[in-house]
Amino acid sequence: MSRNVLTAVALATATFALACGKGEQAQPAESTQAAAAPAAAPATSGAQTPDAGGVIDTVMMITDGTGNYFKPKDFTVHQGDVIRYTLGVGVHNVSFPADSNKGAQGLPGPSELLQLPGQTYDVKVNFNPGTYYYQCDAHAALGMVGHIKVEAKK
Ligand SMILES: [Cu+2]
Repeated sequence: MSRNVLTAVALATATFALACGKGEQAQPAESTQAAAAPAAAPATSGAQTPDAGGVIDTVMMITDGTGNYFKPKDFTVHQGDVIRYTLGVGVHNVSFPADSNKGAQGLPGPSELLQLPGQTYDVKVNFNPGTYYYQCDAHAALGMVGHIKVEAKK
């Protein structure tokens, strides 16, 4: 008696091998602004209120693919207005260097660095009519500068 062991290899499995050839690796989200609240609050002006008939002029501070800039950068305000510098993207401040504003009086000192989107720095326009230069200290050399034309109260 012989036993024929038939080894039937019947592997007809139609395996649909979905080659998932993703060569990408998940990039960790860039978290440059993870840390919040600076310990001290240096030159925060706090919210200012325009005089009667005055307005709040909002100026955005932005970093994007085209660079670092104020928007608008050059604009006209009236005495009694409030200029509300508002952080959009990036880390910026506002500064009115004395050597670029010779003889000017009543200009605010440099602001703290704004780091949280939506953070604001208010400048009450209580200086004389004229044109004033301002900048972001960190990005002035990269063109983050502007001019404010102040006109007398309407
Ligand atoms: Cu800046």
